[in-house]
Amino acid sequence: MLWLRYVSLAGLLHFVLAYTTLSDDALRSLPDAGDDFNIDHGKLLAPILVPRVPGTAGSVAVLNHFVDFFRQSLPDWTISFQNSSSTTPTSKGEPVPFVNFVATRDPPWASEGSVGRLALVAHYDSKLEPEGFIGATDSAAPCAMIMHAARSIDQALTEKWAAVQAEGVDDLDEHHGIQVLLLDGEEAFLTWTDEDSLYGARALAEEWETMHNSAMSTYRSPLRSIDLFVLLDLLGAADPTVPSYFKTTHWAYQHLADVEQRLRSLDLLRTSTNRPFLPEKDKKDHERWLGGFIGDDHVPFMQRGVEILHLIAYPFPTTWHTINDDGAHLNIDTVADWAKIVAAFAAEWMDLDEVMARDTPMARAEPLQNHGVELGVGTKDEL
Ligand code: 1BN
Ligand code: ZN
Repeated sequence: MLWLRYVSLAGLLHFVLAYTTLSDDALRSLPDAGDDFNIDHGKLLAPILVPRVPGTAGSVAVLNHFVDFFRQSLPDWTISFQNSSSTTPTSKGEPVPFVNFVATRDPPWASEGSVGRLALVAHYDSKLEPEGFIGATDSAAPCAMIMHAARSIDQALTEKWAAVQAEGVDDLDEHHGIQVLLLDGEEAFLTWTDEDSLYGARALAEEWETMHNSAMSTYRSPLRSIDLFVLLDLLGAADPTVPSYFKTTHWAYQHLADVEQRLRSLDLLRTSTNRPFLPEKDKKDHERWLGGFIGDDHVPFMQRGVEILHLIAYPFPTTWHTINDDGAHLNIDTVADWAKIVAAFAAEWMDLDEVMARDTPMARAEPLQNHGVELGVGTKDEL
């Protein structure tokens, strides 16, 4: 179904972008992560479940894991790093390095500043204390969810953009890029303050605000190119609730909640629950909106006018900032379901329905061949 999305620009300009929901067939085509979220040997998650305090060997190993994954599995994404350094309350006057990982995929014809992007964001650093802290929900699992979501839509992006190029590119405004931001230094080293937290996010937002695209570009800077900043945090524990935090992006929350509901009704999620992960689809203006109360990596971007969809469980997981926030306390089915919900949302955002519906097992199926056995007339679901 085609929706019209109204985007408010500084409260002055209103323009309309198409938003196409995924058909049932497209939802069915989304891959399950299989064993990739296994906490001991899962290809995506296991390498992140280590202490990864900024400036330590663990942090470098996890960064290399991201690089290896994108180079091997998603070679059409452009990888870059944004480096900064800062002293911290525990660094005894020595600078600590912070490295943000950025992977971007724009339409092949797009020049810098000509497309807006969906940003999928999580932090990959872990807290200095308690010693040995893993931060499985905070935010190893969210990083792995985003990796899976990117992988889930990659082929469809290739097919869609090839088809668009074959037909001749029409209106550039109709097309979007996508970006994965895995940020460093979210956690405080001592106590959460404006100075002791969000080291990576603050450095990135500041740099991207001042880095200007060419004069004629539609989007003035990499910061302005972010149409929506979707921040995943504290996800992966069983039975989560994520409220809608911001009125200005409630429409996006509603699409995400819709996707969850539809995946559940098609029996495409692993968890079954009476209460959805995203229960506030029908939230009213006069209800309590918590946006602004939870400090997190979105803040330096929000302060610069970027629209935020904050996907942070509230209440926080009971293991929050304790040594028990480890692999064993994750609910892997919940991790897999979040990954699929985010993948579906990203697929809708990137307008991938047509190519994905074409790629379902049903649509791909060769005509049935009779190998000497009588074939009955199967229903679609039996094939
Ligand atoms: C989220 C995960 N945060 C830290 N790890 C941000 C936060 C800090 C939220 C303090 C509430 C209080
Ligand atoms: Zn934390």
